[in-house]
Amino acid sequence: MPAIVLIGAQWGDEGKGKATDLLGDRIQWVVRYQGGNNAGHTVVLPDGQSFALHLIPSGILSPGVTNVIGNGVVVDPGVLLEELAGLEERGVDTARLLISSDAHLIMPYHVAIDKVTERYLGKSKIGTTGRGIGPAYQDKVSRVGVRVQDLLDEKILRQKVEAALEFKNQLLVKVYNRKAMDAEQVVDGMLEHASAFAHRIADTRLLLNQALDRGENVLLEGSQGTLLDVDHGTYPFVTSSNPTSGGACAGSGIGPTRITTVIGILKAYTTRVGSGPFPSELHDDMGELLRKTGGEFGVTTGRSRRTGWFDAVIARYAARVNGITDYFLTKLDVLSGHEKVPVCVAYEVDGERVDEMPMTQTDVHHAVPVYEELPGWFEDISHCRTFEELPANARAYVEHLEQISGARMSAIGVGPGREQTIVRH
Ligand code: 2SA
Ligand code: GDP
Ligand code: MG
Repeated sequence: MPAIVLIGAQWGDEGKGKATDLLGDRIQWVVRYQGGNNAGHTVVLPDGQSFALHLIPSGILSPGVTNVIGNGVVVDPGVLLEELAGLEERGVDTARLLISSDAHLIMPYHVAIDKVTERYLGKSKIGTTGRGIGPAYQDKVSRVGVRVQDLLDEKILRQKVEAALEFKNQLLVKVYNRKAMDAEQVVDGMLEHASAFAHRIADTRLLLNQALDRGENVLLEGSQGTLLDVDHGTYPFVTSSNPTSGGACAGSGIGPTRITTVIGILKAYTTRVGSGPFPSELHDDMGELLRKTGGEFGVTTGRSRRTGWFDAVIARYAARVNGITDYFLTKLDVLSGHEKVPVCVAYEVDGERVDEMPMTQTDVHHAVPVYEELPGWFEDISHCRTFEELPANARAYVEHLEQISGARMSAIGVGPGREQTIVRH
């Protein structure tokens, strides 16, 4: 298994951190290829210790794995150092972390602009994490971004920050009525941080390709999810990068012909954090129950996640857009305790049934779920380790989902722990 991509099939928080950790003993490299510290990936080790990772790949908890922050990621240097310190304090060896020289930096003005833009949008806000992600990617695409390699050339760094602030300060002061930022201060802050991680800056695309040439296994770990993809998601209520499997190549410098497997992480129900359409959302006590039982709160911001039933239209869409070869169905244990479990199999849009993701966002906003009710189960399944041990109705639920989701269900999560997993294929 040379290069494997692991992506979120819904709106993120499907359990990608746990899945990456689970594969830790079979891979040598874990790469983050998009996003930044908007991500929150939870890993629970066999001894019960729980880690929340934001910017650093989940492979950092697997000894022997080299972790890469790829060129497609946006890096906030202060957050990077804080996260490293937090891990080191808890005894995690962080020596094996490399950062692409081509990754872009999240500057203090990006964070300020993210927050203030959301405030000004009011009711139409995206519900961002406020980490400066969108403004940093905006600068990257506008070709005025500051890259990790610029930290190695003080003169260039100063030029870039001064040029950027000439414009950003106009925006902050004249449009948003905020204080101007001082270029000198911004540069000094960046250089101070840089001195602590300069030794980690590397030509990661070369190293990754050389590792693949040697037959080593590389896992490309997506953050957020398919429907938050700036191209394939529920635009404009998306993040500013490509979490889908296509983004893995651009964000790491690995060619598509080296990818053999695409694992889609799919929650047994659906959640979303932030604004935007969500056809199978539950606004009642059942939604609250799923939130409570599933512990559905943002790992980065602590926000309540919106909850709803499983949506097979989304699963089929994700299978198609990502070329998913295997699904890992997570959090099946959260669904124990219901007489019936509804599954959204199609939508009704303005009185017409549609089986696939509508072409326009207007139709996605108008989509009303068409449900099929499956018989539920009451047993606690968190101790099950084989498919056969699951109650018959839980097995039937998985098998039904498999038929309507576009890919085989190769693994099933029955709890947050590494070992609380049923491997089928
Ligand atoms: P941003 O900050 O520009 O990326 O926000 C744009 C949208 O992307 C959503 N987004 C996320 N959705 C789910 N999980 C994410 N990570 C954290 C977690 C979220 C948290 O693991 O729980 O703690 O709130 C994540 N990151 C970005 C975001 O909600 C916007 O809808
Ligand atoms: P990620 O962003 O996709 O890595 O997911 P998050 O860490 O944001 O959210 C997933 C949550 O579900 C975390 O608290 C995990 O510990 C937890 N989790 C993962 N898999 C399972 C599972 O199969 N069952 C249960 N009950 N929890 C799980
Ligand atoms: Mg998360």
